[in-house]
Amino acid sequence: MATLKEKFASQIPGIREDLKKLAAEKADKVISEVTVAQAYGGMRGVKAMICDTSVVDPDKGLIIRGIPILEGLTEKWPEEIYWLLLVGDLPNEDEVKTLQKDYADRADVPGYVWDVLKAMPKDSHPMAMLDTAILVLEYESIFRKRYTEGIKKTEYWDPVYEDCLNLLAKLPGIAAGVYRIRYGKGDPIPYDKNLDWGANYAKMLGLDDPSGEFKDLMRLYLTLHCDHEGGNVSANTAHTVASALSDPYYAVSAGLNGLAGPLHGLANQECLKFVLEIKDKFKGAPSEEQLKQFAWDTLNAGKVIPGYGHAVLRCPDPRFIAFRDFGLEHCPDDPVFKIVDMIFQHIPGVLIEHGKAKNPQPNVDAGSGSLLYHYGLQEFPYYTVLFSVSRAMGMCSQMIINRAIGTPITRPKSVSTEWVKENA
Ligand code: CMX
Repeated sequence: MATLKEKFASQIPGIREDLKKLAAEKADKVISEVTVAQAYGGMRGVKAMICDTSVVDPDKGLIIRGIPILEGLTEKWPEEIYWLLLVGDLPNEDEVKTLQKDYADRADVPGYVWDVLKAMPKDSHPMAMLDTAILVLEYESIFRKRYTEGIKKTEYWDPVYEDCLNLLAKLPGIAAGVYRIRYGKGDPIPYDKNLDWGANYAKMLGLDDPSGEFKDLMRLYLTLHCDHEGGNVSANTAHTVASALSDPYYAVSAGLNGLAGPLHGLANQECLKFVLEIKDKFKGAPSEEQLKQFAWDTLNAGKVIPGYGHAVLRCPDPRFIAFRDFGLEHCPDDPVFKIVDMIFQHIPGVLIEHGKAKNPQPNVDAGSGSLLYHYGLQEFPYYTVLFSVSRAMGMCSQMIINRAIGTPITRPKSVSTEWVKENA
């Protein structure tokens, strides 16, 4: 039975051959044009990079290696999803076990990481702590050492694979440690070598989980946030940084710094804040009219409705649907979850009437916080850290593939406003 690394290694010659042929046949074909509005507008819709791990269809949402997320993938564990992202098919039971063992063997977090985290200001943002911890761990980079010694370009992917797996194995422990240190919950809890990656994260956070449902939620959470094609802020940033041959620790930390923004991953923290504000203001669930008025007040104050809208999606995000299904099954009467559901029923209509957002529907961040809150994870500035642990899988798999196919340094051409005035 082949390990994930052996399986990926065996695919490389075929992928390289394919790309050589593609370049010979189609190198000059045009796949996108860029308007002035797009150049000023965050390059929205410009097709100018390749990502083979997943695509985001505006009307169907996340599709991982050809499989829409709601077609069976929500029952998979995150390890299985990492396998799928990297090599394009799902592992069998033995293959998953090998990967889980590989994670367990690499999971111990060096003490110097905890020393640095403990030295940070007590009220640091959890995302600043996570990204710092990853940078501190850069000390371990095998890619940097091998590159310094001298390594052939065709072999770059190998130490990048090792760095990625080492980082992914340690990330739940680091992320859980951030939670425990930041919120005074006690010392970090070590990785349990008999448990899977997602259940480990749940256990290392140290919350009571008598029903085991929180562990299931964590597995789902880590599966749902794993990847969202290549152009979103965090993936694109990690990709660009890695294209300079900065090692995976630098690249993932950089990508996650982007995820920390309120228009990207931080929206999940903003979302729960928004829901709790509603709950406090109306002393529980508001009426439909009160909720709509609250949404209008938010929009009229020039603020966004967090968790709604998307740069690519034009439908309710299937990842939101998966979280909603989990909530409907496990905690339909939770007061916070109920407000999330009310928002889903009524706020798209308000956004349509408002007329600005191209997509008035919920994105992944709209509902996840209410479920975490239900199971006792109530420190919402922490939520983007959970997102990060998952999203690192997408960044890492994209990075390994890019080093294997020799993707060059990213360097698009910018033009000046003067140039646009004279030439467009
Ligand atoms: N509430 C209010 N206004 C919104 C809105 C929302 N939820 N979503 C979009 N708009 C506004 C935009 O701010 C923009 O206004 P201006 O013309 O005044 O600049 C206008 O509608 C058009 O925006 P768009 O083309 O529909 O959306 P963008 O591609 O520019 O931005 C996103 C996408 C996600 C940043 C935006 O929808 C937003 O700010 N949503 C709220 C924050 C959020 O939930 N982010 C999480 C996204 C998922 C993730 O990455 O984690």
